Amino acid sequence: MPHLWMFLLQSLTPPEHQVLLIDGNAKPMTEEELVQFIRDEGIELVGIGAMTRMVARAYRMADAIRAVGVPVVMGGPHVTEAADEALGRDDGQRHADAVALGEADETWPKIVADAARGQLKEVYEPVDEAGKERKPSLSPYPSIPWETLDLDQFNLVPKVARSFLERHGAGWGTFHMVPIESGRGCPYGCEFCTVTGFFGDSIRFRTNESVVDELLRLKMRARQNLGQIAVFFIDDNFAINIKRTKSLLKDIIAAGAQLPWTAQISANLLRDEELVDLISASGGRWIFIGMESIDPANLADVNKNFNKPGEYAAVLERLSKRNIYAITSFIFGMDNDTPGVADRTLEQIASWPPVLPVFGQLTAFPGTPLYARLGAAGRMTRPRHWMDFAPFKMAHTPLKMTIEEAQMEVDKAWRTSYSAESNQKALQSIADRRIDDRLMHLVARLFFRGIYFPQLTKRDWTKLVAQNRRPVFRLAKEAFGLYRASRKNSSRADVLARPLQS
Ligand code: B12
Ligand code: SF4
Repeated sequence: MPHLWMFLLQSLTPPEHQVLLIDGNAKPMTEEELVQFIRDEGIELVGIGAMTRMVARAYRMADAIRAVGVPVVMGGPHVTEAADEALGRDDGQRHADAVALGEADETWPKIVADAARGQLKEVYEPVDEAGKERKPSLSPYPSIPWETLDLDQFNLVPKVARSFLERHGAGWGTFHMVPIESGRGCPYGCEFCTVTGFFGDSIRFRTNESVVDELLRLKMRARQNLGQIAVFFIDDNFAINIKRTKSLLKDIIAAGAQLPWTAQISANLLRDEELVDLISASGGRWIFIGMESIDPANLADVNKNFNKPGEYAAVLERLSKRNIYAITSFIFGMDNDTPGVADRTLEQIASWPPVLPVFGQLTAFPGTPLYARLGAAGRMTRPRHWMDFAPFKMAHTPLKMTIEEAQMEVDKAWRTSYSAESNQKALQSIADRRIDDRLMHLVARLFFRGIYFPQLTKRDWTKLVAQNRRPVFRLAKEAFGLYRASRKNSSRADVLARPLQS
């Protein structure tokens, strides 16, 4: 899925400038390729955004671009907390000519204007005339021209399958997952999270009309392109104000603006039956729930004791009854975790309706209360872990297990959750559901596995399909049978209609 910030800043750029977007995940380039692209296109200013985990790579790209004399501006959650690092003020190498701190909706047009005049400043801060921090309002909100944007690099349909699906797949030649925000901010302040510090605990919303309009334009694009579009509401906690969420969902339904959507909602807010009914009626298909741990002591440690492990099963049942499934996210290596945490968590998961679980290890991001606590306690083993990025490896010592043990627990949880056997069990448990729901579930499981197990080549995919051949063939056979039956029915209807037409 592409990142929203680049589409947003593109639409906030003064119209006399042209903006080209490259997503390093969707369209990876080497330093040389990127520099060549910049030269070929005559690009005069490069903006780079990165999360902490990608920032070392972003710095390498920035270094190569600056080396050929093109200025670089960096923004996003990492450089906001580590601006000195990006600017080389911490005795390290300088990577950026300028940094945009915090939300850049209002500073970006100024940055572009300064760059055009050759007067780029080093630091851009969202402050008012009195120098006080100012959070941009989301009302009004810019109109992102999704209907005309080139989204080719983000088509999730694998290249090998595109031409076949264009001919036979009834609108499956393209599939785009589009990020939309309906609001910003979360007041909960979980210890490991950057959101409360970055967006502040002031919650801001777009108007319902502006969100509905964006959905309607996306729906039109999907229809015109004979493709599929799903939406990810990237709000940190989509139902943080339940009354407002219900009113938005009602407006989406009333306008017929439903598209399949995903959003992040904390479990405590999913107790409300009416909310879950509206989620279902407005197109909600997958809800991302930060469960983090099944141990209340861990949750209390990270200031997330509004999560109640005792109610996870009921929440998931409530969703599943309406054909809505959950992506459940877990963190291992928390202070009360001991070896065996994977088995204990997997046992709970096995008792729930099928979910897509994701597992990571507790990671202290700069600027979070967790980073400050672990630093003060002298527990960080790699205080600048992002410069020495090691996926799924902790950068501090957990209290009741070792870093290696935490890594093994994460590995076990991924391996077990996405084994061919688990995939088959998950599909069996929803055998009474419609074929498209089961297909969606299987495809999602095959893709989600890729978060942990690298699966980028055709060979990886062939192996994966071979391992999961039973459910794949069974569902393919069933789908093909239905497809043939529907073709037969429609040609019979054709024959019946002919005498009437003549
Ligand atoms: C949607 C989302 C996801 C989605 C999709 C990611 C995607 N492709 O968009 C999913 C669920 C997949 C995801 C996964 C992860 N995410 Co995430 N995610 C988000 C979320 C909720 C929204 C991002 C967003 O679009 N925000 C709205 C836009 C408008 O805000 P923004 O990106 O910050 O951009 C503004 C400014 O920062 C600035 N800006 C940003 N970039 C740039 C660049 C320039 C040049 C300029 C001038 C300005 C600028 O301008 C923008 C407008 O004001 C954020 C939290 C949040 N609210 O931001 C977390 C967040 C970005 N994710 C986070 C994390 C940790 C992760 C994971 C590592 C979690 C995990 N353990 O697996 C993975 C990593 C996945 C990966 N490898 O990419 C952290 C990052 C913290 C950090 N310091 O890096 C965040 C901040 C949440 C948190 N809990 O702290 N994520
Ligand atoms: S509820 Fe989610 S977004 Fe809000 S502070 Fe906690 S982890 Fe961050």
